[in-house]
Amino acid sequence: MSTITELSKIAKDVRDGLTSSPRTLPSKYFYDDAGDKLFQSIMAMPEYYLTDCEFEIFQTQADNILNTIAPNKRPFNLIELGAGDGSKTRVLLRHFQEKGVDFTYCPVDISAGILEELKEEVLKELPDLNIELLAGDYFELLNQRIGKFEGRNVFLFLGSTIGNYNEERATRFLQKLRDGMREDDQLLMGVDLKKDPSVILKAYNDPHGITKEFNMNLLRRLNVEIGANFDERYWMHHPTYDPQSGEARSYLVSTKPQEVYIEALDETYSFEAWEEVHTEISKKYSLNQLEKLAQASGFDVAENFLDCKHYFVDTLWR
Ligand code: AVI
Repeated sequence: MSTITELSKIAKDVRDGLTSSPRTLPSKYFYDDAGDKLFQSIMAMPEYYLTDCEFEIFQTQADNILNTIAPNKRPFNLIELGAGDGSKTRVLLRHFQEKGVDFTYCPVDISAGILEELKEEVLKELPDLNIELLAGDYFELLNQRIGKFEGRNVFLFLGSTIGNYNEERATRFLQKLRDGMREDDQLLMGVDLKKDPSVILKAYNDPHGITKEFNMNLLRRLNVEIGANFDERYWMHHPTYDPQSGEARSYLVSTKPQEVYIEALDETYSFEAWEEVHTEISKKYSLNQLEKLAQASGFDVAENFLDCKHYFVDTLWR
């Protein structure tokens, strides 16, 4: 159940999105309990190649990654931003432990509950792991804690979550992260690369309809949490991919003229037939574009770890 503050934040964000032109709804609201489960199912679909690619990189190149982030096995803190269930990271944790590296795993997530579950799962497999949970907003935590961490920090930002920002926001985010990092800290970031557009589109327009459910779940959440009366029967999931911008975009399209009342705002919004509401961007980069993004945000690319199909990169920045 949402608190009053969260409720009014959602309501305010929804009002901002629906009164802007073109209309949007923020993708961060995909992730309630049902949305988290749907995202887990998305990650398990064969069409959503991103997960398998990043697994492959970690499974086949954990040693190269370790030698690059910790030459001579220097101790470090492994700080994972938005850790989720940490399943991919576990491949690295297992390898680093096997190699006898001295490190502390610090998963950061807004949800303390998710972090506790993650800790329990990880410790079942790796009982000797040093783990320190950091519940809260990335940047607030960085500001409060960064000086207090002893030793070097290696930040992980996996799964191409950076792609959920447009380039301008991604640059601002990375600049802010850079500002919070110390000289010899590093960032290992998972990024989905440009590739055959049909492969990308299928990942966001899967034949099982799971991504559709994920997008529609946003409307269900707004119905429950801010008393909206979106009728799912008259909305369709419409994903696109534009190879020029590298943006996969998801829309909800109104299939008829309709009105939606939102109780928390006491406002009614009219939608025309075939009017679109933009819900999500998942940007894909080329390696050259990533190099430019690194420079624009104050980093240098130290190394790129790619899967065998060159679909995905875990890029190490200093
Ligand atoms: C979390 N994020 C990186 C996913 C993506 O690929 O943009 C979210 C997602 N949306 C639809 N499918 C997956």
